Amino acid sequence: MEAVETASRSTSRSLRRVGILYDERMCRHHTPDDEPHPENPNRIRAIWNKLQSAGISQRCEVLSAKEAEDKYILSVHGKSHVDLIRNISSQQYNSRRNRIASNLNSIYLNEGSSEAAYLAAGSVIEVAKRVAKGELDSAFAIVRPPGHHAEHDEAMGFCLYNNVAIATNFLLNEKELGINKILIVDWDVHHGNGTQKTFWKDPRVLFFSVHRHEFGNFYPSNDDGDYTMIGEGPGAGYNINVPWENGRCGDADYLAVWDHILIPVAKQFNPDMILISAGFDAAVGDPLGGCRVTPYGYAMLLRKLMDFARGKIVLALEGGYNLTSISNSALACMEVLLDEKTVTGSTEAYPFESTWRVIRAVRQELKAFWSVLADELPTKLISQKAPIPVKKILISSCDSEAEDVEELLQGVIRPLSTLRVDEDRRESASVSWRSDLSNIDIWYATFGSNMWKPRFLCYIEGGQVDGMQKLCSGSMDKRPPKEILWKIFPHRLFFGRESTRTWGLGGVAFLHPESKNKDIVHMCLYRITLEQFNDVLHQENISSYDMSSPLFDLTSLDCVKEKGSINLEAVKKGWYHNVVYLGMERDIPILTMTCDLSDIENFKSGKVPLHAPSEDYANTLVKGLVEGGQLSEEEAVSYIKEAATKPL
Ligand code: Q9C
Ligand code: ZN
Repeated sequence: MEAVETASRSTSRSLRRVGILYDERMCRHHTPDDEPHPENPNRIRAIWNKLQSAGISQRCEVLSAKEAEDKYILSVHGKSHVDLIRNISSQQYNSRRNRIASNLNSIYLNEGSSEAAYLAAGSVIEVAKRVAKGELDSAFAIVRPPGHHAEHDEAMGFCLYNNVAIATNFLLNEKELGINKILIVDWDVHHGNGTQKTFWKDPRVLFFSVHRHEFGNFYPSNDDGDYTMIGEGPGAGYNINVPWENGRCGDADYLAVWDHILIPVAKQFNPDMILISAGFDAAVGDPLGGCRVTPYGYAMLLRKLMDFARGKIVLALEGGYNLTSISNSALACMEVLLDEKTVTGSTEAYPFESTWRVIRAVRQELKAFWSVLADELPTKLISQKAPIPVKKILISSCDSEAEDVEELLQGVIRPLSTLRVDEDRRESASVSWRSDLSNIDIWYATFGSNMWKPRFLCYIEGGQVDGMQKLCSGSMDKRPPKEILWKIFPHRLFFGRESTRTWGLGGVAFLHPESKNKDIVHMCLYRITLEQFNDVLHQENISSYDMSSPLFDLTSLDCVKEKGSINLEAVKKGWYHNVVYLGMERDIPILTMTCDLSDIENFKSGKVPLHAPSEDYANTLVKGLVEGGQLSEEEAVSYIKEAATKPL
């Protein structure tokens, strides 16, 4: 039985067991006369349809909803509230239903509301139980009505029962599940007031909510969501609020909160399981949220949480009112749970200044409870509000070590035959630098044909795409980039040389190694290891260099960070032997490779010709920019045309 299941999973399903729960019966909760309302049945239909057409549900275990038993609901809500929700859809209430709803804050009710409320709560219990037992690695419950605003005796904010709070108590009370500590992450754009109150004094549940607050002016419009609300008694320190001061927060703001609050605390708390109140109303395009989180952003937020609780994560839908935004965001999250694709996307802006202010306030408020929050954030970090790092560029390697490096490299560039190297020793040396550097990530920033992902992958996996006249051997480590990110830098793109072996006739792309504020260049950043970067450097600069030692190691990395650029003597004949540092992105250095300043002089004097690219080559750049979502085809063509015609 087990063997059969494993076999079928390896063909159609994912290696990871991911549950997905959808049930049309939850669509029966809607406004009494079907008046338009943001929280409507099409929300979960849109998500479900998207996941089906993207082939996601087919790779998951699909579950149907179950009604929650009253005893589980009563662990969160009072008896009078449960009685009301159970009976509200019955005929006896027909005449009173609208009046009752109108006395509640942002609630409508109809004949389908009771059943939907029980199904939503029961569904989150069901998937949580299966993940806790290990029958599933993770799961997404596509439920409505949402839950996180619902309090002990009160339905509010489109929420009837607090689905996530009910499932959390279920997990903690079923002792044999062995779930003793739960992290709840509430990334819905609104504060999860109901969940906060449920676990206010409970140290077994770490409740974390990031939400628009605007000093108490955003729904639910009180002070409950302030960062000073940290829990009480034994629960003190186990309630964390991150209240945005303004709308328009996006990926950079959320990722900064993850990196500097949530992730360190999660590490220290070490939860047995994570439940996410996964509203998608902070998504770009949401009519209520006014924030700008992209599907890539949600994927990153989720990816970072997968390192905890052995990946035991349950997502439960809360808010989210733009059908396209919520579907795309949910899809991105499912791809992370299935763990099959490289996460790709772009974040342009740094966090708002207000974001750093809020992060500092939260850390200050909670540092007595979480030692990982005690350090002051470096000034260098919080001053990252402008999008563009400008670096002074220097030619040549670190002055102090110039001679030594030179001497060292002389040895390795001598033809292999003249060196008497013990074959085994050479092999083991090579193995050891590779394993050292394979633990370090860098962003490789590309500006030419490598912007097109399939072309760049030739350098990793080996291969050849249209227009290339040469085969790439690929890197030793063939794992795809961990992330892909686009950014704009203040550098000049130009095209030079009459022909190349890879592309035939026509110029190829170069980056002026010095930055000038009025130039801009689009760059596609691939997050790869420093080991892979060495193999890319080697392929970009064909030479007899044998790679028994790295072209660019940790010392070179320190050096380039300090000096801005470093010329690699070992591949001096190559056209891309100058490694340029472009700043940091989330603590990871950004590196690119281009020609050096003496080449620039030769291009300027005409000793080496500037030359427009061939159509084939220009097309790879256009494809990269268009498929990367950076420019329209028309814009990409004119961007390249300008770079090819403007004098240096
Ligand atoms: N002026 C969720 O996203 N807005 N609920 C009412 C009154 C209510 C949102 C505005 C927003 C509730 C689950
Ligand atoms: Zn919401």
